[in-house]
Amino acid sequence: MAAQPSAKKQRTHPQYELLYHPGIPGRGEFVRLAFEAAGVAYTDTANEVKDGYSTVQQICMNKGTESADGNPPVFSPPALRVPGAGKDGKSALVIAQTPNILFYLGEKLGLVPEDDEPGRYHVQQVALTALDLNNEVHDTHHPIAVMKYYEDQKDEALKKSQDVRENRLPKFFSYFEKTLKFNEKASGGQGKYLVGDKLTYADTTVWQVLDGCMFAFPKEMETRKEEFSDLLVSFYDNIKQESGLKQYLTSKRRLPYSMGVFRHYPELDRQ
Ligand SMILES: N[C@@H](CCC(=O)N[C@@H](CS)C(=O)NCC(=O)O)C(=O)O
Repeated sequence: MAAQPSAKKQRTHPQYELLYHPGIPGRGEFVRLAFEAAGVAYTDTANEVKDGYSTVQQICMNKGTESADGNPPVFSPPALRVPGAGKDGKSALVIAQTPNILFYLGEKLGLVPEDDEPGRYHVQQVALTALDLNNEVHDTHHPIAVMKYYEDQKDEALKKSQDVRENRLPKFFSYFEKTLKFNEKASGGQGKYLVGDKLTYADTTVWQVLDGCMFAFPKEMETRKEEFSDLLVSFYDNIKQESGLKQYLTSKRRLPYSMGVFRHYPELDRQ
C-alpha cells in the first residue's frame, strides 16, 4: 500500500513512485523525506508493492536503451516515476539522480521558496553540497572499490575515515552553519532554516546527512556538537520536529540504517 503521510495534497498530485532498493534508507531517503515533509503521498515501490523490486530493476537496472515508457536509460536507483507526466502528457516520466529528482519535486511539493529563482538555485546548491558529503561518507568504508567488500579495503578505509572526520566534516559543517547565519540575516529565518523562512529540501537533505553521520560516527559527532551547536543541536533538533517529519521518523516507513551509505564500523569512528 502506498505511504500515506497525509491526504491533504492528494487531489492535486499524481501517484508518485519512488524506485529504489528495498530495506535500506540509502539515497532513496532524501526523496522520502521530501514527500513526508510535504505530506504528499507516494509509493515506495520496492518496499510496498508485491514484486516491486523487479519493477525497480526493470526500469533502473536493465540492459536496454530505455528505462520505461519511452524514457531514456537510468544509470542506477533512485529514480522517480510520475504517471501522466511524460512527453505526450499520457505516459509516465522517469527521472533519476537524487538531486535531479529533488529539483523536480521541489516546486511541486512546496519545498522551495515561492517565485524566487535565485532561492531555488540556492536550495539546490545546498542540497548538492550535502550530497557531496554523503558521497564522501560512503567512501570512508569503500575508498578503493565500490563493488568490493569493506573487509578488502580496511586499511584504506581507516585512512579515509580519519581524513573525512578530521578535515572534511568540519569544512562541510562550517559551510552549513555559515548558510544558516546568512539566512538569518537575509530572510529572518531565525537560524531555523537554511534557505528562506520555511522548510525546503535543502533542510531535509542536510538533516539526513547529519543524521547518517550520527549513526556512522557517533563519537565524532558527539565531540563536534559543542563546536557546531547551531547546526548539530539547534538546526538538527528543529528540523526533526517539523510536521510530517516528526510523525514519519517514528513510523515503520523510516527504515533503520544498516549496510547502505551510512554504516557504523566502530574502528572508523573517533577512538
Ligand atoms: N549520483 C547518484 C548515485 C546513485 C547511486 O550511487 N545509487 C546506488 C544506490 S544508493 C546504486 O545503486 N549504485 C549502483 C552503481 O553505482 O553501480 C544519485 O545521487 O542518485
